[in-house]
Amino acid sequence: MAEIFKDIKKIEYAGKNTKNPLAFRYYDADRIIMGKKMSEHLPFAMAWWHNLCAAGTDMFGRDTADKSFGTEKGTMAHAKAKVDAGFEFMQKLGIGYFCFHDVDIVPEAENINETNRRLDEITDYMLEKMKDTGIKCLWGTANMFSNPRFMNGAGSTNSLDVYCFAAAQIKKALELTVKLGGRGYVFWGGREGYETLLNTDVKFEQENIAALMKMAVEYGRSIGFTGDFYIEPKPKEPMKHQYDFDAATAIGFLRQYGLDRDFKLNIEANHATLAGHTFRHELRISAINEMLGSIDANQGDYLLGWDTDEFPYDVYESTMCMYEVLKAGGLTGGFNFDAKNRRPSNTYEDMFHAYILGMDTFALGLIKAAELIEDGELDSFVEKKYESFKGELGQRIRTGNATLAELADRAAEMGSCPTPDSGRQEYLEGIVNRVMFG
Ligand code: XUL
Ligand code: CO
Repeated sequence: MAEIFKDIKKIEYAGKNTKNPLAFRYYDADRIIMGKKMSEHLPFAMAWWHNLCAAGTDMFGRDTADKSFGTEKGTMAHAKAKVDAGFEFMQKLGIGYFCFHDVDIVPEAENINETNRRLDEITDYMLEKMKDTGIKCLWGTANMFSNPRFMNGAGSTNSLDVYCFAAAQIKKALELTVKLGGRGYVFWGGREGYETLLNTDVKFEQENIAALMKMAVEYGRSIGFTGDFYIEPKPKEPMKHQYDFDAATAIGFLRQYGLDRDFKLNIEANHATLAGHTFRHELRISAINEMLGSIDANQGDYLLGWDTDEFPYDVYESTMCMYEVLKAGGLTGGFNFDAKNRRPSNTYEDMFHAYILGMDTFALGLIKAAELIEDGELDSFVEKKYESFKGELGQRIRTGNATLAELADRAAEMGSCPTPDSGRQEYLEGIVNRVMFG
């Protein structure tokens, strides 16, 4: 098999002062941070769809990059060339995992039985490569948003026939995820939402989505899938209203339908900001509900109101992300770069620059987050902030053993309420800058 990225050698760690653009400045896989190797803190994954499929087409223009990998697109030869390119790419970067949708890995046929046959063939080939390289599958999923049959939704469709096709795709994608030893299985509700209430029965649709997820859990467990199912929240795009708006909404949905034992969340940075939250907020809400599973590592653009899926370069954000992840004790999933090169960055070399940038941004974020935790000032401030609840009455409130009347009596005794202590936000922001920039 011919080498595809011929001009690019294995990317090595060369230290922060290197001017070599094809080397890591911060990602040093074996470096120990808080008792664990960087590579264990940061199980990075390549997103099949952006890296091997997307070639720059947008609403206004066609492909700018050549991702044919020397074959004809839309053929099984092309599907295999993508496997070759993907594994060479991951090996050269030292990336341990990949994520895929069913239709990323083969061209979808008119007939689902033929698509499934192609999926069997390609995953046999992927398995060989996985054995040779030690690269693993982070998660699999079914694309239930691109095909026109899903225009009214997949789990939320009005059509029983379409619902069966969604079920068939999930069944197959679960089988493939198990075959490839995937750690997780993702539901991103791309078309699960609505444009107008004039034609939508929201309750009916949400119940049907939950029923489909329940069947997926039952089937997955029956074929030996022991990993986590994930919902990946996103508030809008492609739909105006998407049901999995944000972490809190998805958690409520999972609890309402009894799916919370099998599901966690896959939090994507750009989806968080589209929902009007920080990335960090979504991670914290997931973590405190014990549902922080995996991360789609990318970043949005604060000036644009859509999902730009940029490679992350904002170290402040990656530091805050890693702070949450370290505090939560790590992820059961990993860090999937659900990110694409900008349209004019259209060479093979740009694909490597993008991943080096993303991996270094998270490595530096990890280093700085660990320094923030070791520094301890933020933690001790927060600890002290709630100290008034440490006394006898506070403890009774915390354990559900106080009454409204006795609290009101205490307020009446005091008469007027003392002003609480300062929140000291600017002081704390200064601490973050001190730790980050020294
Ligand atoms: C879309 C998105 C998806 C999911 C998987 O915004 O993030 O690629 O990650 O379906
Ligand atoms: Co995503």
